[in-house]
Amino acid sequence: MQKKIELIGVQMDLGASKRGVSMGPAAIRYGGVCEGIRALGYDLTDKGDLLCLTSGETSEKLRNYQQVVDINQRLYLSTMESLQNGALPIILGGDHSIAAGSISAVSKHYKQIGIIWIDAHGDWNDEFSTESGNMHGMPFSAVCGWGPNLMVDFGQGPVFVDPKHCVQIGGRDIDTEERIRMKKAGVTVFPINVIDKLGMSEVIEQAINIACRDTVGFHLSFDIDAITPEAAPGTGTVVHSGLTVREAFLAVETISETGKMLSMDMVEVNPILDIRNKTGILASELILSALGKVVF
Ligand code: Z70
Ligand code: MN
Ligand code: MN
Ligand code: MN
Repeated sequence: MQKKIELIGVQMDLGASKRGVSMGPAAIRYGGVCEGIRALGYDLTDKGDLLCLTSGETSEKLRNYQQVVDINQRLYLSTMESLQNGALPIILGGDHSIAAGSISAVSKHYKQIGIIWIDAHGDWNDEFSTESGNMHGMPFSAVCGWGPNLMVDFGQGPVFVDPKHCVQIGGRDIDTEERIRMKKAGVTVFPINVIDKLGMSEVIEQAINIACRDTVGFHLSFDIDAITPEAAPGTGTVVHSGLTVREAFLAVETISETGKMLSMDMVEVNPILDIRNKTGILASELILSALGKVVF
């Protein structure tokens, strides 16, 4: 039988300071992701997009928290339903706050998972360490049980991911307090300078080993701002001198070869800031390579 994939779009940008990543799912679809997934031979169901509440409570340290929590709760339920259908969920963002809902479901379903988080940022703040109050800077911490707890506790009894099964790749803009918290938690970080030294081939192999040791498999959370802005201009927080496109493809192609990817998010694509959808197309192609598209 064909392997099932279920696609879930999330039209959310309230976890970020700039507007527009809510249109990310459309940009990635225009990039050809659905046609590409079917061409790989999968049985694809596109579940359409989740929309966020038009208003909600906010606070200085947790901006738009009511809308962020609400959409994550619904994404949790949708992702869980896909997993129970035997499908591999692919989540299109949206800002990165939505990884709280998707990963909460994957962790609850499989119990022992690893996480590979490819991003210019750590996303390891909580409501006390944050300098911005933006909740897209918090989901990695939240799914590991390091807070904010409201992002991941929907009354389901959260299963937190053990940071020792977690890897950050491509970090180059990590806040001071955030870095201290990541070190304390024991998440493995391969920042951009270490990738320069070891090469992505070595880094992704080590990352996969960490995420697979004593786990069922891993979730891949891919923030497009990991890639250098010349190649991926369509994102809200560009950080200079990032991953090359080839390093990014090498990472996802190697991930695909493991057969251990349980689920994936592709987030922070902002078509308002993009150039002729090049970032949307790149995001679509990276998803396809993570699902086994080969060059030759
Ligand atoms: C910062 C914060 C962030 C993306 C910015 C930045 C977080 N550490 N993530 N852009 N994608 O606000 O917490
Ligand atoms: Mn991120
Ligand atoms: Mn980022
Ligand atoms: Mn363990």
